[in-house]
Amino acid sequence: MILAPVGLVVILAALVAADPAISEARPHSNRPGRFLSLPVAQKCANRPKEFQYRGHNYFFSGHVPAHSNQKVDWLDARNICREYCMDLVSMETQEENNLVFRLIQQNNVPYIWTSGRLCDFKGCENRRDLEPKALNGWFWSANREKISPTNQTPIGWGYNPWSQTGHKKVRQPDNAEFDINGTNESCLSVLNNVYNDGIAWHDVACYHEKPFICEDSEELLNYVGSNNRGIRL
Ligand SMILES: [Ca+2]
Repeated sequence: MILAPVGLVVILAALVAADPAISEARPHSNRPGRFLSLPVAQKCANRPKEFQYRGHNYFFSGHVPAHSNQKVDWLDARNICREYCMDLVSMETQEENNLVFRLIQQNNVPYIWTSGRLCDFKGCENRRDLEPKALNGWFWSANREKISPTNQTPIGWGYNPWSQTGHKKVRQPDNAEFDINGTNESCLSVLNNVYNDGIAWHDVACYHEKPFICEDSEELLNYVGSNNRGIRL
């Protein structure tokens, strides 16, 4: 299911900028006027390609010299990817999720950002299909595809990727940080055994700084391809 019409970067930028979980007064993200970045043609043509799956290229920030020591909040991570005509990784299938989990396991990565996002910002009101939010309100922001209800094993999968535990010792998503400092946990991170729970999905407040995995964005590649004749992407 698609949450919004494809193609209009500007509309998405407005949605993200209006998001209180990103722009509210947290230590590292109290920067006003943050928007989604547009792709940079030269960076798209020369983007890092660590591995390929079903026609999409991917890279882990820790394996790219320009980003190897970088830990950034969720929106900064998206924007770094987007300049390369990529976006944060979206795991729509178990096979793709297994690729991400394996990369994390084999490289001992503590955690990464994905493009998963809770639809709790302006534009998500009056959507009964997204209620209750904790179960039905999650989607992949890279392509606006809905994420399966969080309390169910996704169709075609052999396991539920959300962790069965976390800070409050209850299954994820648990919005645990809200009880601590009033910040919603609106972004989807894969954590590596942080709660002695193996590699699993967690809802995390978006201002946390983490390494990230980028995945090709067909939308951004098409956009740059159609505006730069002869470019090789
Ligand atoms: Ca959580």
